[in-house]
Parts: sequence; C-alpha cells; structure tokens
Amino acid sequence: MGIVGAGPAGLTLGRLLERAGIESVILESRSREYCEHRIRAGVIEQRNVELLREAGAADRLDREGIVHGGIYLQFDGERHHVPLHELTGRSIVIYGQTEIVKDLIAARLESGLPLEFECEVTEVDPERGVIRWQGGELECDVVAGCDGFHGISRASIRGGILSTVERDYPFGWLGILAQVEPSMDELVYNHHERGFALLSLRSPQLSRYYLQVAHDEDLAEWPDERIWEELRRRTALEGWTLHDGPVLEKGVTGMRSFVASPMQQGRLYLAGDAAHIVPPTGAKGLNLALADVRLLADGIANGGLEHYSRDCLRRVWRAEHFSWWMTSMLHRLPGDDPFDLELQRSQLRYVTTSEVAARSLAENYVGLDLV
Ligand code: RFL
Ligand code: PHB
Repeated sequence: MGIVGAGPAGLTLGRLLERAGIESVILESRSREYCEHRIRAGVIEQRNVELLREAGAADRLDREGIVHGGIYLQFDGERHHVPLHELTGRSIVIYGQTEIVKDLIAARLESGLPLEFECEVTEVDPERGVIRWQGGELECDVVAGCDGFHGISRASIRGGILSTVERDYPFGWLGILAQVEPSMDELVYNHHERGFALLSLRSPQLSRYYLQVAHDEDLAEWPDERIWEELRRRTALEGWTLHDGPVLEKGVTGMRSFVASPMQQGRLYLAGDAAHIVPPTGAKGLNLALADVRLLADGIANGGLEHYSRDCLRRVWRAEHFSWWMTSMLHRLPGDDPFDLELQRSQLRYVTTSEVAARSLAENYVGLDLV
C-alpha cells in the first residue's frame, strides 16, 4: 500500500492500516519540520476525535483538546448562542491540525514504519499502482492520493474521466495566531458591515482570529495594530473587551469550493484536499479528509472499495453546501447592496430564533451522519 502525502489524511490512513495489520509506505515532499509547523484547521468533529482514538493517536488530544458544546453567531451588535450539544447530542473539540500532525508523525516513527520526508512523488500510474519519485519506484496494490490540492495524484487520473466543479470567492481570510488568552468561551462567527470576522483559539493561552480581506490582500498593509483595531470594530459588543497580545503568525488564505469526481481510478484512490476543497467557514476541510480515510481504510481492510467514491462524494457535497451557505450568510460580497445585507441578517435571525433552523445548522456543524 502506497500513501502519497503526510498531511492529516495520509498519516491517519497509515495509522488505521497499521492497526488492521496492513503494510504501507508514506512519501512526503516536504520536510518533517515544515509539516509540523503549518497552521491550518482547529475544529474537530466528535466522530473524528473517535477515529483518531481508534488510530491510537489521541492521547494528547484527549488531554489538551478543548471541548465546546456551542458556537456564537454575532450580528447587529448582538451575540447569539447556538447550543450544538443541546441540539444534536454532539460537541466539537478544539485542537490544532498542527498538533494532530505532530502526534501522528511521532506515532508512525515510534512504530518504525516507513515515512519518507523530502521525497516528492512525480508520477502515479493508476492502473498498475506504480508510484515514482526521483531515484525510486514502488508497485502497490492500492495507492492513496493524500497529497492535497496541489499534489500529483489527482492530475494522474487519465482518459478524460475526471470532472471538476469549482467556485472561487472574491475574498480571503487574514489569520493571526496571538499569544493571549481567548477573550470568549466559544467560537464567535461575526457578520459585520465592514466584513466577516471569526474568533477562535488553539489553547487557553493562544487565540486564533480571522478577518475577511481581499483574496490578494498585501500583508504588509496590515501591521499588528491595524489588525487588532479592525478585529475590535467588527466584533464590538457592549460590556465585552477583545484583549490583544503578541502576534506569533499571520497569513492570508484564499477561499475556494472544489470537487473532483470520481475519486478513484484503477488502484488509485484520492482522499482529502486532493479531491475536494471547501471554504473554511464551516470548519469542514480537515473533517472531510478524516472521513475519507475512514472509508478508505475500512474498504481496504474489509472490502467495499467499489463504493468508495460514491460514498465519499455524498458526504463531500453535504459539506460543500454547508460551507458555501455559511460563507454566503456571513461575508460581505463585492457589489452587494442593502437587499443582500437584509437577506443575510434575516437568515441569521432565523437560525438564532427558530429551533428547527438552529438544529439544521448544528447538525451540519457537528457533522452528524446524514448521508
Ligand atoms: P494536506 O494537509 O494538504 O496534506 C497533503 C500533503 O501532501 C504533500 N504533497 C506531496 N507529497 C509527496 N509527493 C507530492 N507530489 C506531494 N504533493 C503534496 C504535502 O506537502 C502535504 O504534506 O491535505 P489533507 O491531508 O487532505 O488534509 C486536508 C487539510 O489540511 C485541509 O482540508 C484543511 O487544513 C483546510 N484548511 C482549513 N480547514 C479548516 O477546517 N479550517 C481552517 O481554518 C483551515 N485553514 C486550510 C486552512 C487549508 C490551507 N491550505 C491548504 C492552503 C489554511 C490553509 C492555509
Ligand atoms: C480555526 O480555529 O482555525 C477555525 C475555526 C473555525 C473555522 C475555521 C477555522 O470555521
């Protein structure tokens, strides 16, 4: 079994296969240092916490992960609670993707199983199951393409059978990691005339905050003081203060929806960002990647791989819709007018006052098995 890419998808798959007694080789183009310091997602669905436990990689997650039973939606100067746990019986866990990757790499290396860093795969032959890199090749029963959006695996699907659909959003997120205690007890998604803002966290000492900006925003235009000022304006609430602190990291992320299908050809199976991308507003990217490899590992170990692509794509499209919907409800859209803004406000009022509407948001957010 060959796994291309040591992101959360590839590393978790390797771990699940190890547990099922199936050998695998993981090939990763970047260095270990690079993989362990990429800051990305932070919200994990309860079901995926359980998957990481099954993979034997959740000891630190269980100790340090922060369980949240709700989120806030803020608009028109008011903050409304969406009680996820009360509505669905499930919670989410806050634990950085960076930490998951560190834990998975440590577990893999402790088992002494092959994980090659700085080994860029240059070619995959789906029918023969051959992976090639500079100076080597490997023939596998199954190849898992877990190499992210810019990887080689999706591009290796041949014969014009691959179809892709996508949507680009004309804005991005400027994200910071700040050394300061989070100013809120749960995530706050803010709708504001100046643009969207999200208050998240990584730990009791680390806050992760985001601002909607242009997709090609120049970071040089955003000294720390301007970021804090803009965050304060967009999240202002009477009787509440946003505390600032040293900014440890900052970056701009573009927003895109993208789905490739089928997610399989011959011996090659795509998983995670290699096959699909969602805008981060629904916190689904990492969760979809883990859901894919759960099915893939199960199919490899117990049979049933013939339905892999169909079964993944059903869940993927639910998350695509949810992520697009959250994004459209919360962001300023270029060229929008008072009519668009009133529609967004009305939708926000609806999901924060109707229990049926709130439950719909909640079950998508916590990732109930709907499909
Ligand atoms: P990854 O994590 O991109 O891992 C793919 C791995 O494959 C390697 N690779 C190759 N290896 C060998 N040969 C090649 N030819 C290769 N080409 C690539 C890469 O170096 C990498 O190590 O994909 P995976 O495992 O599918 O995991 C998916 C998640 O990482 C992703 O969905 C989320 O992080 C998306 N995402 C976010 N999701 C959220 O839910 N919340 C967020 O706040 C959030 N922020 C983000 C994000 C994605 C970002 N990217 C991809 C630009 C922020 C960023 C910056
Ligand atoms: C994060 O903490 O990075 C995060 C949380 C929720 C999102 C997106 C990103 O929807």
